[in-house]
Amino acid sequence: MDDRFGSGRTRGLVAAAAVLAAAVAAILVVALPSGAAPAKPVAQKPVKTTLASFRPSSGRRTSANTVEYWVGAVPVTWNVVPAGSDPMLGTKFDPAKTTMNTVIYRRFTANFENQMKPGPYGLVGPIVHAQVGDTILVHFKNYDPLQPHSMHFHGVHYEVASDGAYIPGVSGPGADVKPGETFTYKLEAGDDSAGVWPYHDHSPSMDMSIRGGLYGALSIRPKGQAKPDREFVVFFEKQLEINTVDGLGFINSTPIFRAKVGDVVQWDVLGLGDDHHSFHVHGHRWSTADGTRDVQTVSPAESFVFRWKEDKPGTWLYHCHVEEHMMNGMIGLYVVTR
Ligand SMILES: [Cu+2]
Repeated sequence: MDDRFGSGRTRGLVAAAAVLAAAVAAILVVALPSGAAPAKPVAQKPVKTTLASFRPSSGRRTSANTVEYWVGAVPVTWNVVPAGSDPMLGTKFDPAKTTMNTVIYRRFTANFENQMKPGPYGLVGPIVHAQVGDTILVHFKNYDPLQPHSMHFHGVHYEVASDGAYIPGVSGPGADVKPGETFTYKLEAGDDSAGVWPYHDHSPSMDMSIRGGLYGALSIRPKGQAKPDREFVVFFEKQLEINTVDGLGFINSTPIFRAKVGDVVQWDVLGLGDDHHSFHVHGHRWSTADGTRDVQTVSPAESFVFRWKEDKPGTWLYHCHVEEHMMNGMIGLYVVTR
């Protein structure tokens, strides 16, 4: 029986033994030896966020206009509610029922020498940063010993060989990267690519793997725009029947975003799955082409980005305003200090 990717029908099938193994695996560092596929799933470490956690990272700039990333599809054991409870309603969760074996994108150093420490965005893959005018090379390696995977990018320009979307009898190797194999996607950030965009598996296993968290984001700055002081990634999906932010559900498990007064703060908001969401942050507003907002909707594979200069200290909520989603996990904290 397939107990991977946390589909609804396999919920709760992960035995307590697997959780124990995950706890042991969590003690191990994330570094993987060169070229070796991680045979056993590795559990996520609890993420302790700090102000510095939310500084935007960079790719490796190998020429004036070329940025390179190395990204692997890596098997992990993932607990959707690592804090074990919903503090708003007092509900307690059995880790055996909130843990799944799955595959997620993780960033590696050049030539896949070592797996890098992930950003504070749960199971979301590495944020691919670039600016308009850049060529982006994403070197992908499939460490999943069981199934093919790929990367399909929204928002950027590419030839069909870099589409990453499987079409039976038509598409090439980049759409069906077999266990242990690699493929390089070549992307161009045009003037119309500025913004935030999702990427995700589009191989023959995409139906299960996207539900399991095999997705990430591109963050592309317009030419001449400075990086923000803080960048937050909110990715709405559903895992193990829990409405998640970055693959995590409920306050104290979802990311605690942090900023200080005076920071230029950027929010990257994305959705995948089957539902429509309405993103809301308390105590703040932002500008869009339609005027000022404090709620904005995001449908599957849609995304938006906005910035503000922070001026409101306090502990604030961010959440999906679909009530059922919010009460089923899609909520977290935003902490602003002086
Ligand atoms: Cu929602």
